[in-house]
Amino acid sequence: MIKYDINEKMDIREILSDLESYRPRRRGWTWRKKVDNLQIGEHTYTDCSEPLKNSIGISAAVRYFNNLDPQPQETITTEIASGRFEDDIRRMRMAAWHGADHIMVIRTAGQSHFDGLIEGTPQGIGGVPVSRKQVRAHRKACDFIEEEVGRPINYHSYVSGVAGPDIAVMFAEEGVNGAHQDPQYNVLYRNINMVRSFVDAAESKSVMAWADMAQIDGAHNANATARDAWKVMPELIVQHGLNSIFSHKVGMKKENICLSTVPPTAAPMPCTKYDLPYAVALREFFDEYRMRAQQNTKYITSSSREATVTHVMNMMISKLTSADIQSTITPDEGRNVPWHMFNIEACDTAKQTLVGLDGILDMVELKSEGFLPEQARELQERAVLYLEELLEVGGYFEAVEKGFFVDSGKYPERNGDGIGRQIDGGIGAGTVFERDADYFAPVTAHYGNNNIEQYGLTNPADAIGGCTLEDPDKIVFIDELDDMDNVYKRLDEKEAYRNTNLIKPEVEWLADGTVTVEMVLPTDPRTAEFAAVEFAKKMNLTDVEVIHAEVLHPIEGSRVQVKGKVDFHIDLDNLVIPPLPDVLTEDEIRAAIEEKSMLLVAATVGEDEHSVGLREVIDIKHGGIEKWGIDVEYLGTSCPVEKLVDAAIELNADGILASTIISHDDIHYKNMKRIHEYAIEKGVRDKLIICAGGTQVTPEIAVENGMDQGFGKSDRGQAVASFYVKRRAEKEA
Ligand code: Z97
Repeated sequence: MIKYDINEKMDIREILSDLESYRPRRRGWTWRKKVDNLQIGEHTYTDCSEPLKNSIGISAAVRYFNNLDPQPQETITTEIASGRFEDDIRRMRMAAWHGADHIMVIRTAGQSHFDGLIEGTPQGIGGVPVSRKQVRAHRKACDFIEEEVGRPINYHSYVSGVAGPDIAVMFAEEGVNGAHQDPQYNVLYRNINMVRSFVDAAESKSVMAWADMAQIDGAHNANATARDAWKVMPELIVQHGLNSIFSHKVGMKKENICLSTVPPTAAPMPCTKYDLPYAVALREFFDEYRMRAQQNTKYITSSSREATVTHVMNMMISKLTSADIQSTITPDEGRNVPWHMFNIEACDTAKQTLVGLDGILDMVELKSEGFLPEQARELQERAVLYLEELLEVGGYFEAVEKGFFVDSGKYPERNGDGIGRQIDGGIGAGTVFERDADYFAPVTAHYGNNNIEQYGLTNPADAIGGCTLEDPDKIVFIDELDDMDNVYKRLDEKEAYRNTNLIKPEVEWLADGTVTVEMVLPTDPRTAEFAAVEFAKKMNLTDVEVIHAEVLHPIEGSRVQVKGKVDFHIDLDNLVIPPLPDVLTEDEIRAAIEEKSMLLVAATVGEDEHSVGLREVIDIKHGGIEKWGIDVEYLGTSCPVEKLVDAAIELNADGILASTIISHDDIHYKNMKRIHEYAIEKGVRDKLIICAGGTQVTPEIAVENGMDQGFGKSDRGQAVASFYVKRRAEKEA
């Protein structure tokens, strides 16, 4: 195990060193451990699991609740798809801190068409080329990450394509914990021969069962592909059924077989009317299996707001129907930014929603009569009829040939536009051979006839003293095959930014220089897109692309998000960071005011009717300065500067607290300057402690304009009270 230091960045070179002798420390999937009536602080959680050792809660937790971070009982997935596995390691660590314990590594485009294993660590497109070295490095990194957060990480990728069984064996050897495996995926979406796909699937599933891996099926792909996603619901049930029972018959435990469920619709449809009965129908049919709930991806756009709402709506269904694994898809694909902080946001969205809905099933019950059960029943009937017809036409292969699947009609309606594949067609057709009666292979978990009786063995691998599954020393570890396209080259290229004081922004890879910029332009969306690109270029961004555009009004305005690259870095050695404000504790403030009272005169100055910000800082209700006994004479809004200073003189106040929200033409700073100058004119500047605050106030600029201190939008009453108490003590010293 590599050294673990919470305060250090992960050292990729250390992870890569001596990979040859790395062995996975466990195999198989791990579920979260639910805690009954988990008590954290004052709260009792009904559906939560063991808290983490190290984690980052949602923003509100960090701000208001001392990082209170309850972990839902559902496994939370994050998808990693940068194309550079060394960068993915850093993302895995961040995601785990935000609550992900299922890390799915997306494979590079086209890997399902490779007819064998990829070796080394080439760079991928839209995902990483999954290889033994890459998997081993990731699993080793996960060992470190799980120590750090204090919860096992389930590492996951895909067993598909013509090299499926080879991948499954490699995954079993390397301690991969979960994988997608569904022969229907190969057939329908990769045009791999169906006979070959099912034979390969039997082999792959046997190996996955040996390694106790969790399996996710591929039914969600029909939902994402179908012309009208809600119409394939009966078919989705059939696809789940076929893969689930097939997997079980091959030897997988039912509790390791996870249905990849998707609420098929999204708003603006009345989606719950479709999605909830569908989820109920599935749960009833497949109650011995597990549910991996993916959010709807068919109707996702590059709007993160919309994706988040869809995700939350979908999680309501997950919660009401007790999903076991919750996926977190982001709009990144639509945005053409393959990894983004949106992955982390989506983990937070999942955690926040699932925890927010804690205990809901103790409070509400799904109806057992009426619309919901009737719709669920109807879907089940359609699925059963579908299956019966499939048998009538001669079975699954014939049904695929006849284009049963991904047809845009809602079964039994058919529109004749399904994905048809030929039984003897597709990639790898004619590559399946029947084994001879005395066929023998000295390997474990090999599906089908393996004539071990002829050698008097119980485990075929005993013939060679164990195969690679029992004896990992037999694994041939191939390091790199390509001198130019490998991790060491990439690490060398980025060395200037790895553990140095130079930093560049990133979206996809370390120091890729990518930033996103958001703008509102007062024109129609198409014009706005082209104009936004020009603005970004004039900001000296290169490789500019629009990643999201939204119409605010057909002609009044459009919102555009672009990405582009900066070609410079910042040297942290030259960065001037002001010291963290040294804020007194509540008790210290209270004690100081009890010892000697304090009076402040406060108002929103200028022609400014905003009152909320200042009231928040004053009022006890929101932790304002009254809380510690400070007296405040509040003069209201639009208060002339002179009136404020005169009142302070008249009341013999200790200080002035001015709020100034409007910032057009720097009026907020101009007002501060006038208060300062007027106080000088009146001869009270030295006596009074004068501060100003507002959402647009930068403390340094406030001080430049004569204030003792400025308070910005993140400053609360405590910081303000603390400042006045300390400044008074300084003045009196
Ligand atoms: C999910 N967002 O979470 P290749 N097998 C199955 C699949 O669904 C997939 C592959 C293999 C999705 C994951 C899409 N799913 C992404 C059943 C891919 C991928 O890349 O074609 O080699 O395999 O389920």
